[in-house]
Amino acid sequence: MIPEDHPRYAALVVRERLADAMRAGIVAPEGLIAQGRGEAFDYLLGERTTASAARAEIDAAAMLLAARRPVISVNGNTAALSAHQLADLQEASGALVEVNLFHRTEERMQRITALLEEHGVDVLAGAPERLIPLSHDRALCLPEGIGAADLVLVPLEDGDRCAALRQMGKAVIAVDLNPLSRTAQTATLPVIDEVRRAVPAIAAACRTMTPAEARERACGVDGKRYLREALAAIAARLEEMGHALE
Ligand code: PTJ
Repeated sequence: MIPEDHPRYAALVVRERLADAMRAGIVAPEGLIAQGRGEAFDYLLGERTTASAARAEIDAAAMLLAARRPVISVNGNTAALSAHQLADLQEASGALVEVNLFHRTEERMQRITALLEEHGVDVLAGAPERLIPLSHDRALCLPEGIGAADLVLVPLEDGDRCAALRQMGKAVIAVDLNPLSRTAQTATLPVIDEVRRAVPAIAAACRTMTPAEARERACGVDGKRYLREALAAIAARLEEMGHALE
């Protein structure tokens, strides 16, 4: 039982949720380590959506709306943290949702699919094929899903698949708190924000844009700028905290 007056109450509740999801076979044990790394970067960013990330979230909405066949790729951590928010993003963006795992087992695929469906997500089904140029099981995807996508949204990803998707000519939106990660560095658009803040913000932005506005905004996306701005935000915050100790 986490005491509500604990200064880190909100973060501890999320940890407990992920640990429960790990015991339920949704999150991989490695996913808890990934969450810890994310938390560390969220600390450095001030545990809030920066103005730069808020702009990236509007760009993400524009790219999703302008895409011919956008697909949201969901892993264990994203399902455990954001299943309820993904249903809304799917509705707002019209994107397909596919489960794609790094630590892939049939059992986890089924449990994650069931969890998403419980929350109203329409999950793509079918026979996976090794279509992504990778040596591990993340190469597996659905021909009519990620295989046919022109844009893939990858919340909380490990880096090599993002690079492989780019190599295949697909645009990639990554949601990753770590601006130094290979995923953030290779994505077309890195959204440097916590997934539970980013997903509803992208959904809300989808609802405020016309198709013409989306197409225009999607043309001007500059991913590198968001990396630079996130690093600058971290540097400024560290400097400020250092001064506060003087
Ligand atoms: O469910 P599976 O089998 O597909 O495995 C999923 C994990 C997350 C274990 C796998 O993709 C992995 O190992 O990822 P990495 O390489 O640890 O990368 C995860 C990235 O997400 C790191 O850069 C973290 O900083 C970032 N991250 C972690 N938690 C969050 C986050 N970004 C946004 N929101 C978070 N809550």
